[in-house]
Formats: sequence, structure tokens, C-alpha cells
Amino acid sequence: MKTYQTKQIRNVVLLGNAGSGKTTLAEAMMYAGGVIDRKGSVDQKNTVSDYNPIELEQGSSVFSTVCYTEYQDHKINFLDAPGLDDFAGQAVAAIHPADMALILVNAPNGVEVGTEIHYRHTDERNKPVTFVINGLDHEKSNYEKSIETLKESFGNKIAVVQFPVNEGDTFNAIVDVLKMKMYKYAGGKTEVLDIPDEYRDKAEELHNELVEKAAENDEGLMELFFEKESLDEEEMRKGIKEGLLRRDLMPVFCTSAKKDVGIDRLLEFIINTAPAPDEMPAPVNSKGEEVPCDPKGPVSLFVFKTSIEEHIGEVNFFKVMSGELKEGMDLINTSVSAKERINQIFVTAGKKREKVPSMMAGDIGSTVKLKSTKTNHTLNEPGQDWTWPAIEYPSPKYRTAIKAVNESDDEKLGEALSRFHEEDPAVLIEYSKELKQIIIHGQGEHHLNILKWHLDNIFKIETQFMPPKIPYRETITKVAQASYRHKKQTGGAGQFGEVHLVIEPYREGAPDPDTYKVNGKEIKVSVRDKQEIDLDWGGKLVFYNCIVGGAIDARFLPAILKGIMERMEEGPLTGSYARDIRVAVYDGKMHPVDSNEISFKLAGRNAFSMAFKEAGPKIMEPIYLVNVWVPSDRMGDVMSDLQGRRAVVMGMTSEKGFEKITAKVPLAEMNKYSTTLSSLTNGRAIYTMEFSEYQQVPAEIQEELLKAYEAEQQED
Ligand SMILES: Nc1nc2c(ncn2[C@@H]2O[C@H](COP(=O)(O)OP(=O)(O)OP(=O)(O)O)[C@@H](O)[C@H]2O)c(=O)[nH]1
Ligand SMILES: [Mg+2]
Repeated sequence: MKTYQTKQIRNVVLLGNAGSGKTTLAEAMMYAGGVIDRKGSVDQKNTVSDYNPIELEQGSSVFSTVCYTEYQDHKINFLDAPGLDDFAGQAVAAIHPADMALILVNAPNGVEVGTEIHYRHTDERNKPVTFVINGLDHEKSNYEKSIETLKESFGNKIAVVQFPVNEGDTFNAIVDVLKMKMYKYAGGKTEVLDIPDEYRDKAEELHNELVEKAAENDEGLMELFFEKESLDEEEMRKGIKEGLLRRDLMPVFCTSAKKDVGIDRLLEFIINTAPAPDEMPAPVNSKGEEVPCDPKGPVSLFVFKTSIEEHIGEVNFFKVMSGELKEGMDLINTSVSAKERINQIFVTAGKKREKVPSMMAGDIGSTVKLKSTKTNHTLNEPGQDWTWPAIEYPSPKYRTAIKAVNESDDEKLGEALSRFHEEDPAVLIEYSKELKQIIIHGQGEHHLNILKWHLDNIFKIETQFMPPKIPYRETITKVAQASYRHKKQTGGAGQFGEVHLVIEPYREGAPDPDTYKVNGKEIKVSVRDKQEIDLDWGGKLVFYNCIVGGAIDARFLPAILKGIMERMEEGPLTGSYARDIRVAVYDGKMHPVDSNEISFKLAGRNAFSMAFKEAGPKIMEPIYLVNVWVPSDRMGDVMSDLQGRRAVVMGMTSEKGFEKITAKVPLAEMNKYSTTLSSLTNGRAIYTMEFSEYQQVPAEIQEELLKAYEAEQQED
């Protein structure tokens, strides 16, 4: 393959609801450009893009795939993203290197939940969008409904460029109101014809609308438009490009990816009108500098995907952000400060790869055998000591615990999980010391079942999913006092330490203590030293040294604090972390010979434990803020399910045929929520959840938890 110049490159991501035809369109575009000489189909499991074993088994995409096509002396890179929301991590990573999104709309269905979700991802990343109504050959195809729902969802940004002449199973012709021509497809050939009279009026009307929309984006064009009341094709393209870049204009095209209708015209539009990589706003590096996509600039690569391929190992996919990358170049991985040599550069079309000697700024390629490089890393020419901002993956909303069925596989499981995380960074692996479980976090049950499938079939490790434990917290609600004497005087050196302390709930901004009232008794304290500790698990511990008259040597106070911290790490009620507590050590006793650190640690620990149990202890549970978008007709079912989960509904709003419910729900009640929600709404609802706060559990649940902990302790 020849080396394409920056201006000859386009980077496009294929997005849209599951099953809207992205993989089929990718195949059609590669076929149109001669990159493949036989067209595969998703149903026959022989596409270039869906080649991973799990994709073949499921008949749909799971990973984003990098493909390209060559057309009219241009190279179009495209990233075929999976449509299911479970794979949102793959979609956002694929959006990252793209300079435009093609969002497919399934012609029989119009805008679907997945269309909206993917649109939102492009919005957050400020990428131009073109819509493609695909599947117009389908017997239930409904172009008008598709346009209507597009306008409903995205308003007057929608700019119709094409309409079908004969949608349905004989579909083979499109009127294009930018070109003002009809494109007719038959026998693998395209005929460009004059628009037949019967479609002329409609075409004129849409043409005028498009001209106006194009003109709106450029003052010069606006003046020109007022002057001559029209724009020529060149001028329209200029205006459309401006509108695309500002996300004020989103053109709509028509295709049948299955029957190769409209593909060549779509490719031509991408070449003529979609922004080239150097026409996008220059991205900003970690030093706050704009780095233009300039082939003459210093070489810089950003790795947006790492995949592990059979027989090859790790493959890193990158975008050349600047400069000209040449085979054999030595670069610095500035993310981890390591040297890397780029021995080979590949262009890939799914499973197909071809070696090239060099690659210009703006292009997308891959390489193998790097030592330290992974997704999100920056590779720079020596002397360029900065990095690119990382891809932001959607926060996880589904979790499960996992363990190897045979303990002897533990190490293998750890390695497999970290490899899978590399390939899909939206899967997070947490080794919870607190819960004594490995917790895997992802986007949904299906997402994590894909991981399980890989463990079973690729890594061959027998594993088991279990409900994850809940990270409860313990705290107190009132003041309490305790004294504890640790004394051991049998043979050899003795042990002696006595600690008197008061504990109380921590409240932000509360003044330091001077007098406590405990059980009708007054305890006066004077603070000599204060340590405010931000606990690793959230919340605070404030430790006051209020010792007067040298009752305890200052050198023993760290030991007392250590004893208290040990108990904070394993709370007295259920062994969960304790938080938000103030402790004042105000008195005690020492022995001139027998006192040592161990003694004071134990005295501190036990005094704290005793006081804790008297201080109105409470178990707190994590509460999540959950947003659910529900089709209006399923609102009742979803609401009553939420109520069964102890949800507190914070608000409800209507958004384009959807009801948005905002609620606070205990994590303990969210187990398998995505699966339930999906079955209640036939997959038409979506939700997000993020940690909000800790709240006390209801009394009856506290009872249950205490009993369960007691039983567990007895078992041990
Ligand atoms: N009739 C018709 N069927 C199509 C067309 N494009 C795709 N299909 C079919 O629709 C189904 C889904 O197509 P895919 O290409 O896998 O869709 P996708 O958008 O990649 O799906 P995900 O990867 O799951 O998001 C397959 O059975 C295709 O054959 C089309 O233009 N017309
Ligand atoms: Mg697909």
C-alpha cells in the first residue's frame, strides 16, 4: 500500500443501535474499495470485522474493530463499534481516534435507545456526526418515520441529503439533493441519472432546505446565498463541513449495506466533505499545549486499543497524532518512561493486516512486540516529554465476585483477568482486601459473561461467579467513655498499659472538644495535639492527645493510635471498616518497667472497642444515585421494581418519549439490576449508577447483619 498524505485520510467511527448494520456496512465499504474481493455477511459468520470467536458465536460485535478502505485516492479508516450498551467501553474507545461518527439508524425502527446513547457519547467528545438510514431494502423499512424520529431527537441539526425512491425489498435508487441526481444501483453498477419528474418537487424543496442549513454556518456563504439565492455544490460542501465541525448540522444519508446501495456515494461524501484529521481542532497535551496534526511536526502516537490476538500476541492500535512514523523508529513511551522501537507498522482491516513502511499524521495503524505499551499510552519522539489525555471509559454499573473453582488456578486467574482488562479497559478488576473477594466491574451482566466466556474457552480456567459482598461501614451516633488496663505479669518481663478515652461521632467543622458529658459525668479535656486522618476507605478519624501531667508518655501515643486503627479496619460490629469518629485519649497509667508499645496498642484497641459498643453503633451501607431512562409505557413496572429495592425517588422528568427516573438506591439492592431492567422493558431502557453516600441501614437489616456476622465468627 502506498503512504497516504494527511489530507487523503479520513477517520470515521461506525455507531448505532445493536443490529443497525455497522459490521455489514464496514464489509460493504471494504468491498466497494477493493480491500476485500468477496463480501462476507454477519449471518454467514465470515465478515472481516467480526472475527473474534465470541463474535462468531453470538453473531454480533463485542469488540471495536479497526478497518480501512481505499477509495478515489483516499484512505478511509473506520472503526466498527459494537452497538449493545454492555460494550459502551469499546464504543467510546473507538470514538477517540475518529474525526467523524457515522451513526446508523435501522430503517424499520427509526431512532432507538442505542442511537441516543451513542449520540450522547459523540456529544461528550465533541465529534461531528452524519446519520445513515440503513436497511432501506427491508420489507418493513420506514424512511419517513426514521426522519421524523431523527428530528424529534436531534432537532433542526438534521439535514436531509438523500431520500429513497423505492424503499422495501426492491430498493435500488436514491435521490441525492446535494448532487441533485438520482443514483440507481443494478448488477453491481451505479448509474447517475437526472431526477425523475415525480420526485423533482420534493428534491427541490429538500435541496433548498439543505442550502439554507449549509449557508447558516458561514457568514461568507450567508452573504453569497442572499445575493444569488442559491449555492453551488462546492459552496454547499464548505458550509456542511463547517456545520459538521460545530455539530450544528448533521447530514442524513441512505443505504442498504446488505445490497450495496448508496455505499459509493457515502464514501464519496466522506472524502469530499468529512473533515480531514488536520481540519479538526488541535488536541491539547498534558502540558496544556495544542499539538496540530502536522506531518512535519515531531512524531507522536496515541494508543487507543490493545488487543491480544491468537498466534501474534499483543497488538497495539494507535493514531499518528503528529509527524511521520517510519519503520524502525525509536520512540519513548512517555506514559511509563520506557524506550520502544517500532519495528513494523501495519494497516489492518479486521483480521487482515498489511505491512507499510511509514504512516503520516492523522493515520491509524498498529504494531506488535512493544514491551511496555498499552491502551492510553503516548509514544513520542525523544525530547517530547508529555502525554495525551486518556480515554474516559464509562463508569461501571454491574459487579460480581469471581473465584477459581480450583485454588491452584488462582494465579492463572489473576493473569487472565489482567490480560482481559488490557483488552477491555471498561472491565475493572478489584482485589478487595475488605470483602476478601475478587470483584469484577463492568457495564452489565452480558459484558461480564463475555469475560467468563473467555476464561472458559480461551484461558481454560474453571471459575465461578458469586454475589459480591457489600462494603458496609460502621460508625457511632453518640458519646461514650471507656477505660482499659492491659496487664500481664507472669514470668519474665511484664506488660502494662492503661488508657482512658472518649469517643464521639465526627462532624465536619465541629470545634475541638473541651468538656464531655457521659452518663451524667463531666470529663474536662484540654487538647495538646490533634491528628486528622483521611481514611483510605472514606470518612475520617480524628485523634486527640489530651494527656495531662505525663500520665502516659508521649512515645506511647502512636501505639494507642495504632491499636485504634486496627479496630477501625475491622469494625467491632461486623468486621467492616469504621469511619467518622473522634477519639480523645485523656488519661491512663504507666508502669516504670513493664510499659511498652504492645501494651498500649492493646489497651487502646480494647478501650476503643468497649467505647464503640456503648456509643450507639450503626451499620452504614453504600447508596447509589441511579438514573433510569424508561419508555413511558413501561414506567409502572420499573417504578414498582425500584420500590421493592428500597429506592428513594428523587425526581422524574420526561425526555423525548422517555421518562427519566432519578433515585437513590442501596447497593445491596442493585444486584443484577441491569438484567431485570432489560427484561422489564425488552432492552429499551438504560441506566447509570454512581456512588453517592453512606447511609444507616434500617434497624431490621442491622439485626440481620449482626446475626450473620456472629454466625460467621462462630464458624471460624
Ligand atoms: N435487510 C437488511 N439487513 C441488514 C442490512 N444491514 C445489516 N443487515 C442485517 O442486520 C443484522 C445485523 O447486522 P450487523 O451488521 O451485525 O449489525 P451491527 O450494527 O454490526 O450489530 P452489533 O454489532 O450487534 O451492534 C444482520 O443479520 C445483517 O445481515 C441491510 O442493509 N438490509
Ligand atoms: Mg457489529
